[in-house]
Amino acid sequence: MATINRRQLAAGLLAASQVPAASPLPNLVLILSDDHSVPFLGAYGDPVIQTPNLDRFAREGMRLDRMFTAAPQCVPSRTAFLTGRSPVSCRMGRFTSPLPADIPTLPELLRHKGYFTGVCRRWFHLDGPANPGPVSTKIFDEHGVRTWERRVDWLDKNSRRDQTGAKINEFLDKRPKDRPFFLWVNFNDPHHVWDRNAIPKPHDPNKLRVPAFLPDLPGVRDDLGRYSDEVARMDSEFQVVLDTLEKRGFKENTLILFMGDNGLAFPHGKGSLYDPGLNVPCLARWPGRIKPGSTSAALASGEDVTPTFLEAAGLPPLPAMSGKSLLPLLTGKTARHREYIFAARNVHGGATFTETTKANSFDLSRCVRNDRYKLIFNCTPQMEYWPVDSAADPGWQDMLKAHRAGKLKPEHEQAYFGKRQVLELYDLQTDPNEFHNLAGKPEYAAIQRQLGVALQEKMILDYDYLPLPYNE
Ligand SMILES: [Ca+2]
Repeated sequence: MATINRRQLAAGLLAASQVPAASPLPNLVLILSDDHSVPFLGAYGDPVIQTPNLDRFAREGMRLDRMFTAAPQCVPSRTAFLTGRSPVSCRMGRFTSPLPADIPTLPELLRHKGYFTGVCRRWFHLDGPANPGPVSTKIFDEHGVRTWERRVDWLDKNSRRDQTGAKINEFLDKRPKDRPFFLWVNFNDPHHVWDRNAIPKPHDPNKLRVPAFLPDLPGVRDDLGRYSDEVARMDSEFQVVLDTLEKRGFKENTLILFMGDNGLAFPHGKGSLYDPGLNVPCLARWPGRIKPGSTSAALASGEDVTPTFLEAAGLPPLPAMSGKSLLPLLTGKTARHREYIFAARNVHGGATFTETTKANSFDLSRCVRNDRYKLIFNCTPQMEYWPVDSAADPGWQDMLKAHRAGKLKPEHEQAYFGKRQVLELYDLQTDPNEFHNLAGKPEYAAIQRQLGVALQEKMILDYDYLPLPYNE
């Protein structure tokens, strides 16, 4: 018979005291695809893309059609997921500094209930750049500003795609058997660079549906094809995660949330506050708690992720959190969730600022959206538009050629090469591609003011450093 020493006994008693025996706490899993917009999944109505595993998962839980990330970029959006707050209120304006040590995150809060916590890949999104330069490294080390080693029990810094199952097993092996777990799994797909032949049978670019916010050009189709291939590859990796968890018995008492971290890296997408930059797939499964095959069109925010997992673990949100638990919506107790979503665009990536910096690297804007209308407030409209990540690819290069040849449709010409305005107001019902700016039109003055006031409140409560759109 195995003997245990005093320390092991104490640790066991401590863990047991943190977990109520009557109703076992659910295991919690957050899985993120990288740069993934609605509708690029079969479950969201994409007729061509091959995502059988996520489509099946959607049928086993709830599909949220209007989940909007709090930022159109990885670092600030993930900040909101893990803190329940906006990236502005968390002081996460750049990719080049880690999440401040004084801001608590979901895994640390779950530890109060005895959760064993881990991050699989892409931890660097909230811990400064993956490979900081020597000066930053020295500053980080001297001041102890990189915190993720302390925030979680298990940290996989950057394993390869083919190691996903092994890494999750490693995490589960380390977990004390009497503790529930929280695991955050981060895929690299479909983040740019989009590999050619990422899957055995690549999508035929000629058969894809080109969204109306993009011009139908050969380069755009080529990019969309490789993007779709990476979504399909991610779909297979998603199934590896499910299979690994389910083989170890973690299906029934396990809440799994799958989401994109921000929109696709195409014009109007990643880096912009238009819907394709913010509206991501969001699927939730919790057997016995979330009705299989359910859907919701309620507005939801990336800020809501942490309060949702906290409520599932029996914990209240912190007072500083602006997010709101999705559990009443997910479990069918309510059909409405929130009146507005907000999002913020700040600095992108690690570039410094020079005379040739464009909007892909530096752009400061905010938005507020309700069910029907969106107000965007651009503080740097003079920055030349340039797509994030994919500017050298065939799509943008074809768009540049068409622009120079005067062959773009007027709406694409205006959207990507026109003069940018400080205020943009869109009616998403009549203009889902956000082409026709209604700001300043007298017949829309009431809704413009209503959204402006909502944004003013958000910016004041978040201690936003930008000027207010209105100062009433
Ligand atoms: Ca991303």
